[in-house]
Amino acid sequence: MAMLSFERKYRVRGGTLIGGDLFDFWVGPFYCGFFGVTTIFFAVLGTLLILYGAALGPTWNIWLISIAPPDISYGLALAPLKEGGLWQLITICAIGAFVSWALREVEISRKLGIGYHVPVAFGVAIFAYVTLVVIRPVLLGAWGHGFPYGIFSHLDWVSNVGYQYLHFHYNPAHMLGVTFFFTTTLALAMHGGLILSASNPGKGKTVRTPEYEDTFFRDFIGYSVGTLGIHRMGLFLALSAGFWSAVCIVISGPMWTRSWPEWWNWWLELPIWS
Ligand code: 07D
Ligand code: 07D
Ligand code: U10
Repeated sequence: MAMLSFERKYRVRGGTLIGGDLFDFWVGPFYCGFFGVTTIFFAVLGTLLILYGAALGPTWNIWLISIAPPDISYGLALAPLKEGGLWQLITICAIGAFVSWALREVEISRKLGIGYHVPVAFGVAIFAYVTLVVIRPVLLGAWGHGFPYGIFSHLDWVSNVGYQYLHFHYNPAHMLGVTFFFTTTLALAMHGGLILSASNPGKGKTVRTPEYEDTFFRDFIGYSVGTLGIHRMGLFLALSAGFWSAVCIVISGPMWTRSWPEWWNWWLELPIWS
């Protein structure tokens, strides 16, 4: 079905989670919905608060602007605006905007009658973010454990927190996260390559069917996961990467306070040789 006639069929009311018909319309290519309004609200407010924080100084250098969380001494209390309170409000706006964005994905999926795979996938990214700025700080007893909102400053945070545990690469969940990220790019490169090789073979050559794709990997490595299977696998790999990332940071501090290389002593202490 051509896109235009499909849109006439699809762009009808219904499927909303909340708000009924009220925001059930499109603005240009964008679906609005109740959660479109809440997305815009939180995103605009959050951005204005970041601009306000930047205006408080000391720099307008885009790389160096940073909104820091409150000092650890504030614990889990609200802090004054200029001492981390801005970070707290921006965090609320960010979570509000991300969750609204996910729920807008749900409403669009419902309108189309398709599964909720995309919002579920985004949910894992939100989960990783919430782990960094809510779950771990709450477990550690202070908002000050969240990361600062700035391009370079958030890199400093990652490096500092990494070295706080001496050698973050020895964190077993970090290893799983990294391995899943690497595997995701391997899978996407293989899949993108295979699809293009079969369906975009070059001028004058015939487009090949999925049987050819299946056969390539069967002949090559003895097994093909299949044309649906590779998408299931891609989703699984990518979501696992985000999931184990969240795990690797939430156990650093709340569950393991020493250096990560020390964690591996269990291996040396196995009764077989200790
Ligand atoms: C390509 C989709 C488009 C999204 C983009 C990001 C903003 C921020 C805000 C000026 C893949 C838009 C950016 C809206 C502007 C202000 C105040 C997604 C694509 C283009 N990081 N991080 C980046 C975020 C964390 C880390 C770049 C966000 C953790 C490292 C960009 C978050 C840790 C490196 C950025 C977040 C961490 C980066 C490119 C939230 C562990 C880099 C991102 C909300 C996860 C790289 C200068 C990208 C870089 C980079 C944004 C969280 C580590 C600025 C929004 C605390 C080591 N991060 N990050 O392409 O070049 O994502 O940094 O959690 O090396 Mg980061
Ligand atoms: C949190 C982003 C969520 C984003 C959302 C959406 C907008 C809108 C608008 C574009 C999780 C935002 C949207 C703002 C934009 C428009 C219009 C994603 C998030 C909701 N590490 N490490 C990880 C590697 C080292 C350390 C994760 C590699 C060192 C710490 C991943 C290496 C030390 C933490 C990872 C390496 C160290 C991590 C990040 C190599 C430092 C974390 C991915 C090769 C000295 C973080 C949950 C992620 C984490 C994390 C990879 C090295 C420390 C597995 C490959 C040894 C402290 N590292 N790392 O989590 O787990 O994405 O966060 O050396 O906190 Mg690491
Ligand atoms: C995939 C695929 C596949 C495809 C695909 C894709 C995956 C096989 C068939 C998709 C992939 C690609 C296209 C490839 C490229 C993508 C990437 C590299 C990923 C990264 C993407 C980007 C960097 C682009 C990011 C851009 C974004 C997110 C768009 C930004 C848009 C907005 C901010 C507008 C959003 C709209 C909303 C929220 C609702 C509608 C509202 C408006 C338009 C505004 C009007 C507002 C209102 C009506 C409400 C009023 C507001 C109020 C009351 C609040 C006011 C508050 C105040 C405080 C003032 O597998 O198949 O192909 O293509």
